[in-house]
Amino acid sequence: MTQTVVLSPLTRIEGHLAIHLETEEDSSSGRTIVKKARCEGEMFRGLETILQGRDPLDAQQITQRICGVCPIAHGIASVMAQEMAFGILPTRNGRIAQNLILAAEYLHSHILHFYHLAALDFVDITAILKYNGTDPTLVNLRNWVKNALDKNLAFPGAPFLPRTETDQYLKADEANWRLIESYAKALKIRTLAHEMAAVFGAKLPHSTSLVPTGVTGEVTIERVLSCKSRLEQIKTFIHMVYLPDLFTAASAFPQYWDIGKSQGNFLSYGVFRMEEKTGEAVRNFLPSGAVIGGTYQPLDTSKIREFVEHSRYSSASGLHPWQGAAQPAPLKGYSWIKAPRYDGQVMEVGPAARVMVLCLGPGNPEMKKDVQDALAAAGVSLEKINSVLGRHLARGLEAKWIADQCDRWLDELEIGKPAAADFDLPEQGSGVGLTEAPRGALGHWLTIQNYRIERYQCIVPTTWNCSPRDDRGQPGAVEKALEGTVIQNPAEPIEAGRIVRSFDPCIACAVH
Ligand code: NFE
Repeated sequence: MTQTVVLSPLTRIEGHLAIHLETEEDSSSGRTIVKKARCEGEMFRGLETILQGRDPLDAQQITQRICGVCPIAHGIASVMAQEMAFGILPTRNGRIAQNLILAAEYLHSHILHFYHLAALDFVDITAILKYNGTDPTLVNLRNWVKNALDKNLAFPGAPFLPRTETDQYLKADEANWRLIESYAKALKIRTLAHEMAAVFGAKLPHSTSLVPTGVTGEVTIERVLSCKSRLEQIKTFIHMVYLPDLFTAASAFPQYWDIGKSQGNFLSYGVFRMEEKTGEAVRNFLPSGAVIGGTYQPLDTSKIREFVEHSRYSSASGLHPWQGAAQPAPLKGYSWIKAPRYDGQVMEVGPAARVMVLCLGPGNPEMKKDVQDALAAAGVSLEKINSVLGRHLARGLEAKWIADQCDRWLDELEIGKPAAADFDLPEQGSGVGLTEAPRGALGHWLTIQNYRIERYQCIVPTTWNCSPRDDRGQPGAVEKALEGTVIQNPAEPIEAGRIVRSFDPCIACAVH
């Protein structure tokens, strides 16, 4: 028997995403199996069109509005594109300050994802109803959950629902309770991460300080210490709480090392500039590259194309972002997300992709060893990074590396030296900004004519991961990861929720 299972709207992600699953009952085992999945981005935004005709210096402000979760990544991609178009380079202090702001955004985003978006797929949050202590955050949490359950606030209003009784949550009471306490602590740590980002970013979520060549604020000893004190608390949380919680969840649900496999091709543009350069060849803290069929190759952005056969756009299909367009066609296709491909291949982007590129390419040996040790502790091999648990593990390891690296960047800042430089706007020019947002490879392509933006194209992480089928019919990475999944109860398809959330989708970004 075939059946269509729909998750719409999928909760505990950003934006409007519908997941359609075509399932079939296996005649011998009686199990329900996903045969085909469709990922539908359900909204249109048009930020690229809004940018046309504007002052190029508006771009880092406007593109930050693509998202409230990863605005800094958009701001930095934009100033990098401008640096190339203007023929200028970042200052040393400016580059490091930008790294620190983006790093704080990563720490905020990864902790948000693990605890407040994904963990409730594994933790039985109703255990909070028995709480009779006085911690104000836990008391609030208890009241929210009670309210959600009393009113059955499945949507909107409650991140705690829908719940399912089909699949087991964490069985060990003690471990379950520890994760609930961590859920509450993580709220405070996210505040600290945003405060840390605001030290050089001026304000969050949309920073006003990002400019080509660096940041507008001065580098003072007070600012450095202000970052350090917050970083110290965030680091302690990552080492003592986040990583142990991750391993608790992984050891309770080991089957998720084998669930949620994408096509197995990975792409990273590289992130956190380690030298005062811009463009494709810059040396980054987390390296760039592509892994196709298990083999690393250097990044070559001329291989990128965006396809729209199944997307709601009437613009030509298969364009490189230098020629890209986004003419809306609401009655066409099944998603507002385009289908970017690299050398014709479907690529997964994000923490798992960065870890695969790092391990199979020119990664730092100590980081490679961290990955090996973590996988050995779980008793699995590198290929298992391509799974639900692999994505969670990659995020956790990356949070640790980035937090530790922030200390070194803070020590490298030169107190009193400029964090930006003067520059002139050219009458015409073009530039690309390539970076990695927390959710993956992010590129902004900019052309300028008569001192104004002529064309602006973004290809964004969730555009890669949640893409619909392309012109050749190849499913996107999330669509592929859902195929073959066994659903215990089609009325409560928690397995599909766990798979999609492991990619941490952001649909506001994907459609931009
Ligand atoms: Ni709106 Fe984003 C990140 C970017 S994802 S969260 O990370 O760019 O498409």
